[in-house]
Amino acid sequence: MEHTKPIRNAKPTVSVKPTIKLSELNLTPVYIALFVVLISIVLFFLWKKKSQKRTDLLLTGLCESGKTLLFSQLVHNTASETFTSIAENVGEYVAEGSGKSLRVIDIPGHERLRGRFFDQYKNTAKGIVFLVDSVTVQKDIRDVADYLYTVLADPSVAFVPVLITCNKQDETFAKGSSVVKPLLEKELNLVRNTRQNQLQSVDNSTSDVVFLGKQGKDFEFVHLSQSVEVIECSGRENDVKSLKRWLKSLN
Ligand SMILES: Nc1nc2c(ncn2[C@@H]2O[C@H](COP(=O)(O)OP(=O)(O)OP(=O)(O)O)[C@@H](O)[C@H]2O)c(=O)[nH]1
Ligand SMILES: [Mg+2]
Repeated sequence: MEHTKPIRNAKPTVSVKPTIKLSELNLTPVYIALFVVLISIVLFFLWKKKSQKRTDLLLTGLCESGKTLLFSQLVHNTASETFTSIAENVGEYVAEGSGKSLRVIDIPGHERLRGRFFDQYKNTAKGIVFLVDSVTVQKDIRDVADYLYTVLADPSVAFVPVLITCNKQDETFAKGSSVVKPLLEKELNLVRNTRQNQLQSVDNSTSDVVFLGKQGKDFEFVHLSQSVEVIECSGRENDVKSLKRWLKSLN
């Protein structure tokens, strides 16, 4: 019977791992990844810095809607006599309780002035109060909706909360928010159609048009990128509870 003898002198096999010199490595993907991470960090900090600068509350709307009187109530706690504004008013609103403050900008309502002042402050806007005269809103609905559309369609404020404030509720014939809201939505639908048609007839392309809401659906505030609320108030009577509640949610 044959026995297999153990091989005593057999040398252990050494596996030699292939070594790669550092200089032979292709590090380009690593450099690209590092570059992308670095750029993302820089962009993140730039974006944060920019968004932190949003400290203003803009009061806007048509002439005579009550912006300056409301400004006076928020900033000075008094209902002073007002005149048509030709320049902006700037003041500070300090929230009761929290002590947090907002810079308030009262933008003149005159149609030749409001665009310029709105452009000046839109990039620092943290919130927009769009005032509506609840007594004359039905008569002026086209002008109100036209300006509101311009504000809502501005890309600089696409994510800035908007509070539509049905002012002058102390007046007997003032329309409530439950009437004003559907009235505005209906009219904004018409404004949207008109603007689309105007642009189509000009150059046959609608690429630059900001389409507010959902394609194929009637205009509704809930379809917008920014939050839109509709409330009632009276600047004259300093009945601004809902407004102050909304301001608290901004801070
Ligand atoms: N009844 C009533 N009148 C108000 C109220 N708020 C403002 N008014 C009056 O409406 C008129 C216009 O008010 P303003 O505050 O000057 O209006 P505005 O929006 O600043 O107008 P512009 O500066 O022209 O854009 C004034 O006669 C105010 O007294 C309110 O809550 N109730
Ligand atoms: Mg004014």
